[in-house]
Amino acid sequence: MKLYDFPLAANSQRVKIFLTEKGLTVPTVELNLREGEQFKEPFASLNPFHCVPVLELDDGTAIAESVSVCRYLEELHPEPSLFGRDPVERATIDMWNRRVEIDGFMPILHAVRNKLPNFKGRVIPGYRSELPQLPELVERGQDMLKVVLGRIDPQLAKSEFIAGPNISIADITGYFMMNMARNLEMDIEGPYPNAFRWHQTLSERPSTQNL
Ligand SMILES: N[C@@H](CCC(=O)N[C@@H](CS)C(=O)NCC(=O)O)C(=O)O
Repeated sequence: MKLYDFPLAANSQRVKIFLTEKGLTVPTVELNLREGEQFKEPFASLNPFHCVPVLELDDGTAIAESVSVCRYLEELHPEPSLFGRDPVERATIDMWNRRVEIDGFMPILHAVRNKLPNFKGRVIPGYRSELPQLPELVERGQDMLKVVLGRIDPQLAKSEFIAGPNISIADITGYFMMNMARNLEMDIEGPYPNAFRWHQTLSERPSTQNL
């Protein structure tokens, strides 16, 4: 198998953290997204969504979603588990991962893409267009993040990690949600002290160093 990635891309880094937490290595092919290599063949046919990461299996199957790549690798190497060991753990981790990703990470990612100058012309991942950056989406993304942080802060007061006592895929997703909030200079520490502590804990793990 072969992992296509770009080391500076958040979704590539999600897989990289997962691999480090599992103690795994996978042969990697680096694509330079800034040079538009995601639009060039043969990668463009491998993933018509023109995004990384992609795990290409030896039979040519392309797994082109970061969480799906992680889930596949977990099936091959169940320990240490980052998706849960039994039906309840698996459902709980999946629930938190979806809440963090859908309610928090996606809105704040679109806020970042609609604000930072380097995303001009690139507001949709893997798609080049003249669609303008919209300040309303920046504001709405930040408002949505505040709602989700208000909801997860009490959970993080009770639990070191979002889905229980051990790190899971939901924390890896959450780490990037919190990084995006930091990119937009949002105040997290005052209103959401437990979420802030969670981000600090994740930032200090060996797997998030040298990304
Ligand atoms: N839902 C996908 C998102 C992948 C994604 O957005 N990748 C970005 C890098 S973080 C990308 O490849 N962007 C290429 C571009 O914008 O041209 C996943 O989780 O893997």
